[in-house]
Amino acid sequence: MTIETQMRSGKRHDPAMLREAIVRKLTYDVGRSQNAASDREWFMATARAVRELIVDRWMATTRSAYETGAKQVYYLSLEFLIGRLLRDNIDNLGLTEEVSDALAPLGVTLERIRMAEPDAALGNGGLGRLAACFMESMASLGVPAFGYGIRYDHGLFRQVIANGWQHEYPEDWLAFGNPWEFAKPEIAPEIGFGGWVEGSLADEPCVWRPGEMVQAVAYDTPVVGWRGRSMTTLRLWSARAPDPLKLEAFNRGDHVGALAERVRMEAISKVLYPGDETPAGQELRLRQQYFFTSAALQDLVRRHLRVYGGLGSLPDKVAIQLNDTHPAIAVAELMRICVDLHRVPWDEAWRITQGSIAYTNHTLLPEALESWPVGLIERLLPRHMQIIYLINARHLQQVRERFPGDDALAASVSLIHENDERRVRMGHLAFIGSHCVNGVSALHTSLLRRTVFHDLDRVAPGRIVGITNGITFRRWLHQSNRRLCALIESAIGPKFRDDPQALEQLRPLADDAAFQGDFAQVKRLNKQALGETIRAELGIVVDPAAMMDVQIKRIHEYKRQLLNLLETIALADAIRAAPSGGWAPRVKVFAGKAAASYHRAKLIIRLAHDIGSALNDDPALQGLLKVVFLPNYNVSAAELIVPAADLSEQISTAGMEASGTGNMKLALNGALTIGTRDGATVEIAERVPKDTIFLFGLTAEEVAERKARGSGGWPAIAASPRLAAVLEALERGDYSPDDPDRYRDLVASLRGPDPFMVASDFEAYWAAQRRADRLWRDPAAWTRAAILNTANMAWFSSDRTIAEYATKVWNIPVPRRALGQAAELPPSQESQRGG
Ligand code: 26Q
Repeated sequence: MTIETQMRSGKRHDPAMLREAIVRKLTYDVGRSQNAASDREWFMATARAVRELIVDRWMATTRSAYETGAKQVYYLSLEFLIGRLLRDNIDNLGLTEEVSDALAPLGVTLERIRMAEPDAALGNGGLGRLAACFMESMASLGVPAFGYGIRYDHGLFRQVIANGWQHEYPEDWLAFGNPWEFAKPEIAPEIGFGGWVEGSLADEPCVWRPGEMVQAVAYDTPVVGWRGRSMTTLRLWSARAPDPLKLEAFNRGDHVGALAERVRMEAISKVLYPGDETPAGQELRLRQQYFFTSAALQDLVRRHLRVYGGLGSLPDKVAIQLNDTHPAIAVAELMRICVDLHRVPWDEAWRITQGSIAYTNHTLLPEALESWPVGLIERLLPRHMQIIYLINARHLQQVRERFPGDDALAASVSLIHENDERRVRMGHLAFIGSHCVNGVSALHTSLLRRTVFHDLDRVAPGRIVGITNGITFRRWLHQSNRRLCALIESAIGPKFRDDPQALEQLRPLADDAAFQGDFAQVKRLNKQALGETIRAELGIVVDPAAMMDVQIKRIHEYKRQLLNLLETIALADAIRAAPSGGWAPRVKVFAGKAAASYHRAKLIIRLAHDIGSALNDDPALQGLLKVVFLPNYNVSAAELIVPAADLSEQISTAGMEASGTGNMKLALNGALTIGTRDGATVEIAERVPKDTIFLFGLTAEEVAERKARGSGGWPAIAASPRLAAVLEALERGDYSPDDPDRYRDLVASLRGPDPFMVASDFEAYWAAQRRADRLWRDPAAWTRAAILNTANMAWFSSDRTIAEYATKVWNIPVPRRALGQAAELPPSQESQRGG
């Protein structure tokens, strides 16, 4: 029996057969002998052997989608933060034990080779990780899907801390090859840039003569769903110049010049933009956006035409989801493909475009709402600029008919922002070109309707819907917290692995002393594991009995790592003043990257280090307070930190965090949340008992009111001697003796405008932290609360999220299993939950 037939028969694998396959891969693919192989080579060989087990089923799922004529989802995203794939794949195939057993006689452990896999960091943060969770959930639910993105040679930079400052180094995930992907050099659509347009400006077919052409080469990675039932495809595009070099120039001796054009073209897929909320505004970024969007649309149109022959049925057979505005040019590109290339009349093309496309918004921050100068689009994509004008003219005409004389409304919903420099509003383009626009949490959706899309919502009422984000429990519970899963299984059986709702059976166990003890023991072991990494990386010894208080996310002012750091200083002062004041021993763990050009965020990283240096060796604080900054936060680091966390910091200025997904991961793993009423934290609070979450601070409405009043931070500082003392210490240079002025501007902005309400929320945050201290002093009560967090997180499974997209946006059927969850009543209408 071959491995494949054995798999199909559902029998356990013969480890000997698997071992043989791995050794064969090592010998013939990697070219290494067993006794000389490194962990990385063993990883490569194992991954290749596992990939072989995936291929047949992958092809079968793709084929069955064709044959049944099922609607296909195309998820367009400039980011897929997938991390490592080995454990994902073998767990979902149900092969973990078999692979371990196969490797053991070779003297190789799964754990060691797992660590040898590079962490694919093709994303900045939440938006990219969400795309990765969605690919896995769609595979698990059997939703036929392709993810389209860019195969960056270099993902998000590697963060190195030197002397407390962040430095960025190129990341090189492909250096040793990628065993999961299939290169498809024959799938290589051509992408044009520049040039001119032949034809009139009317809505008739035109011919675009691009000035240059780049090829987009496909690389496919199968994404395995839970229990290997079905799979999705992540198709990432790599830029290739049609001509490898200018031979004539080369022969002339101009070796560099001969390659210049190629280098310029291939730069498109060189590196991921470390953006996170602040548009870089570079031409290359726009090139990236058009490059992958056009490749994706050409690819899906080709596939559709092959089966259905015409484009009229596209909205019935295809759902194109735009992950933020980064692929918003899809609206103009799909119109171009229809009108210019397939001679579809304009109105019909518009029906096809709007019917196929939907758009997810991930931010309200004005500086993060993308817009591109009209001049730049005209130069790079002249035909698209014409099409955008034509779309806008029709759109504004309709608005004027429905709202006669309302010039302000017309100006506000126009695709063009008229200013000194005219710009195309990509959010507006995505909105107008979509049949559905969604926010990523309930609060975010209501703010979308009230703020950025207020006027567009009047023009197209009902288009905005809310779909709260989710996370895949396979990665964020089953894989990353095996100890907890073993405990859960021993208590309530294995059902939760297929149906997260079963976690609710843990509710009664929250009061069971024996279960509490086991739960606390799991947490302690996870904390020990994290503690070992902290010691190995930073030389800091932490006590696994202390509260692990974690804030792990991109460094951004709105996320308010600064609030946490100021509280840390105040806490140190208070402990020194009253050493037996009932403080919970704490380790404050920070991790996260700052955008390379975001100076204030880098200064906050420096402050975390300065505070750590000042506190960690202070004998007065021994056993009570440590501050740790773990460098180079990524998916793998999260998988280590999340299971070890006791307290989850979700303390953004209310109204600014669209959703957050780390908040869900941490609560699922039994961390209690200290947080503001922001993003999806609001919905976590609706699902856990009141006494198991520490909410504090201004609401989004109060923040808006205060901003309108504009009093700044000083009244709050004047009212809080504790905060005043902290700020004075920073101003004096107590925490930066080598550069006493380092934090002067930072403090000045808190005394002044304080746009993120750090000062205003400080006292409320302090009080919430002391409530956490009090609960910590009662270990049974804390553990009970932790259990109730885990028990009530089922709704945050990305399977539920995908089921909602399927029904609300894509109009495709999903299995009952997932539908049951999506249809669940909002918690406010339900009777009291556990506890
Ligand atoms: C834009 C222009 C130029 C360069 C970069 C960018 C850029 C890149 C990344 C803009 C934004 C991002 C990423 C945004 C992001 O991660 N948003 C987060 O999305 C999560 C998933 O919905 C939410 O949970 C978070 O609240 C939200 O901040």
